[in-house]
Amino acid sequence: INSPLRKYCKTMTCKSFFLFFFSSRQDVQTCTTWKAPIIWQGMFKPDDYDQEHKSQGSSVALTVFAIGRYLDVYLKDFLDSSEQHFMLGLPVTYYVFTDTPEKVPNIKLDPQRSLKIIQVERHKRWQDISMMRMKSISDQIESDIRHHSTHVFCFDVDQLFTGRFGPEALGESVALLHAHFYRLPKWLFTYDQNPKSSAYLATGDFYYHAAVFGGSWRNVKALADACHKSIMEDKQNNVEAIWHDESHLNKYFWLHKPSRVLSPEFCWDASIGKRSDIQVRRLMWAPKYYNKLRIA
Ligand code: 2GW
Ligand code: MN
Repeated sequence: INSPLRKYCKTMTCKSFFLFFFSSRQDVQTCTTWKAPIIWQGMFKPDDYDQEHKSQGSSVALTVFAIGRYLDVYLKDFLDSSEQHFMLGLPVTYYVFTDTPEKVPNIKLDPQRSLKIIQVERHKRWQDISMMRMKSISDQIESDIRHHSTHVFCFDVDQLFTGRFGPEALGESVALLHAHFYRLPKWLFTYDQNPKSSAYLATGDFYYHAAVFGGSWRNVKALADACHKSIMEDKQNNVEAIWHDESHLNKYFWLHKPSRVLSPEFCWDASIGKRSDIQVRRLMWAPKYYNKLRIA
């Protein structure tokens, strides 16, 4: 691609217009109907994003929860792999939320990278452990993150980085296509079907995965506040959304369209098997060990 054309496209209000017509991926959807890019391998030059975000002074807060046995089983491998692949070259601060701060492993971090531990209570029900993350994320953005990082990324801990997960993933508001749903028709999406829940959604754009979401600190704060509010409304009304925080997240992204969408290359489940459109695996689901971890 020659450089005058690139310059021209940069000045357009919608960069994704360029991506839609000139991306090298013809096998997948690379743009949403509201003109947000869907990021696939081959669509971008990694170096361009590294340079752009370095010169903009981007910095990233990564939030992850490791409560109860999830700390012993997943946290060390998650952090070690993140040191190999997540936003290399940018300042990164990990925010590890746990009920047992003394058990957080001592990870050797690269310069420019640091780790903060936030003690949180251990909710009795796992559904609450998962849902109440929204409140903790919001509080931490307000008290700390917004003073130190431009962007926030929130992750499940039961995953492993296996490839570059760089600033091409950064945006104002970022959602991830769920690996199990990206090729399925909408009627199979597992949105909440109960009109009594505030997560109720009759239809949507995509089925997004709550294991990865992000954006500017302002937008992630707004998302976490909105999801927490609707989770609490449901509790008042004695209902719970079918997929907990994930249902509320899908409702939120239906009402507030993400500015950037990550392909399932950014969070792949090996049990799906080989798919020709998945050209790189940047983050992988870790094994579930249901019998050991979900006794409660
Ligand atoms: C969760 C379920 C059952 C038993 C324990 C836990 C649990 C979760 C826990 O004991 N300790 C803990 O720290 N967690 C945190 O919550 C941890 O960060 C974990 O990655 C996250 C979500 O739980 P997880 O990964 O077991 O749920 P998934 O992989 O089935 O997640 C999807 O659906 C969830 C809602 O049901 C969330 O929306 C999640 O973001 C989705 O990926
Ligand atoms: Mn998970």
